[in-house]
Amino acid sequence: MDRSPTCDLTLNRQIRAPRGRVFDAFVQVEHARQWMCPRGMTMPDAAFDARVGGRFRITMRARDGEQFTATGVYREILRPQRLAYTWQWVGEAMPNVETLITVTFAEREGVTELTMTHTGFPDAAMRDSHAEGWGSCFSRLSDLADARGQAATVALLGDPRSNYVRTARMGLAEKGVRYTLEPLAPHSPEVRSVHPFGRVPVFRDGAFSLFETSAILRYVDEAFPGPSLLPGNIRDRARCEQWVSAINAYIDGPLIRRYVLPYVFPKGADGKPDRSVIDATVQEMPTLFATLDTAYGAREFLVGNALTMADLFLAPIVFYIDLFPESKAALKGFPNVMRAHAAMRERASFKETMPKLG
Ligand SMILES: N[C@@H](CCC(=O)N[C@@H](CS)C(=O)NCC(=O)O)C(=O)O
Repeated sequence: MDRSPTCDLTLNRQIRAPRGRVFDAFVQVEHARQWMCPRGMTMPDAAFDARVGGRFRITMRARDGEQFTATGVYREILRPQRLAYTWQWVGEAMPNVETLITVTFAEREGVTELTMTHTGFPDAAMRDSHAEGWGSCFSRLSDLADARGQAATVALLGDPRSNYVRTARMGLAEKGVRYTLEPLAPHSPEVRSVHPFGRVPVFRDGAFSLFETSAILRYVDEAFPGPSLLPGNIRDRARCEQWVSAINAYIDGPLIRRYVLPYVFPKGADGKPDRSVIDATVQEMPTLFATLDTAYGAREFLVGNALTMADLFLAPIVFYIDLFPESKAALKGFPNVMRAHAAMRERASFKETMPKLG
């Protein structure tokens, strides 16, 4: 991104599609409606008169209902290599400021290199917010034009045996988002380039990246259509956050870090699992499982009567503790946890993220 003091913006994006298709997505209203607003927004109104001197007008709607309208005039239409049009927000954002967008489309071996120059921003903050917005739009444009769909832009990085990677994958599956899994180890350079602590998973959506599973799932939930991973009711939403936080703070540590991992990566004498760590954690299990059993009661979900993020955090943990001797035996005394986990195991998102264990 160009950050020159003139407050202009230049963005580049490679899209694996012929440039004619990418060009048409800019000027044909039925295509533009599907991508010309950032993820999480919809376009309830759009009118395009795509000829030199003709106008366009689009209205974008955010999830909270707030609407934003932009309008402009086509200055140059040279299919499939070049397009220029003015861009002006109607209403509050940048009042009376007409900016100019120029887009060039170059194609090499089936890949379009799109270069957008958006000039005339009154200040750097406006330019930077448009850079983020256009970046998100271009991810949607790629979803539309590239035969791989969302999997061309959305990527999850991390070893699929990690319970946190599986939580994120299950969330993506529940939302119906296609993505590319890059099975990278924690602390690998690609992971470190996003996650300052080197943990997995790490998430990318085009130029936008995130770390921490709960942040990733929140973004995925709001950016993509599909069933919500958070309850609609404010009390249940808070309960869901409460369980996500509790699972991260009090359940993952003992059950995965201090019980499963000492079996999987033995660090005791003679390369055997360290029994002192395992045995100490086994003592904690009845209290932990009783807490979860009470939380479930007669329901199949930790919160309310539908799947939430909280269930996605717990299911991969329970999957592991059901594999090891002491925890498997201890779990038998907690029928609500067993019943809820049996229901989770039936979900497509659970089945299609089953880790391959050695
Ligand atoms: N709070 C992080 C936890 C992620 C995490 O601990 N991932 C493990 C794999 S399950 C990891 O990267 N471990 C490497 C390490 O601890 O150095 C999240 O929610 O994403």
